[in-house]
Amino acid sequence: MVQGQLFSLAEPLPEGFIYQASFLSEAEETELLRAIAKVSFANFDFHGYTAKRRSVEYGVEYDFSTHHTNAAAPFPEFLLPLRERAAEFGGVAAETLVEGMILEYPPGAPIGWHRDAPQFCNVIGISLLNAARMRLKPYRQAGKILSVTLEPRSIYLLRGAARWQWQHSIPPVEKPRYSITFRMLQPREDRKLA
Ligand SMILES: O=C(O)CCC(=O)C(=O)O
Repeated sequence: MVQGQLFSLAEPLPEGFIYQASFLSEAEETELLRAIAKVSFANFDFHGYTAKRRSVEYGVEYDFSTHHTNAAAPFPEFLLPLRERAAEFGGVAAETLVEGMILEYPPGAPIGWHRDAPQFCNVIGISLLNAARMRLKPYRQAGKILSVTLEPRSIYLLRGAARWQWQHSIPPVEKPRYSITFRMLQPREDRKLA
């Protein structure tokens, strides 16, 4: 496991960014991709613009037009063991990971600079099929852009400063990639401070 501030490469990563390569075996990745092939993805529409990536959300979903979270379809069976393992990695109980999202990035699809919705706190992400570069830059402050390669079968955790004081983005991917992210709900009293 690599903790942001202990990262030994040239660039340190923000506190609270924890990355582990080879979280999944190749066989586990193949199984997940097989299950994902049967999933119905939806286009992601935002202010009249349709993003190149597609998504599906389980448990709880965030509505970008109302900025509210709503109940979504239950987690499919194939995601439950992965949620258990992701929770173990994140040091939390599996049931606290109330939201599960699968993103499909065809070649050329990016995700722009953002911090995740304030309803959520810790975010755990698993990468499948091909690598992508995640960039991180301070949120509403000047600062250097950092970058980390998310290898296929790797996992990352965003919490603490990495979650709240930094934003992240993924430049257009060269090859198709999937990510599975799990999110915890932020306690209500803390949301006002976010
Ligand atoms: O694909 C990823 O790993 C990043 C996903 C992300 O940033 C998001 O869903 O907000």
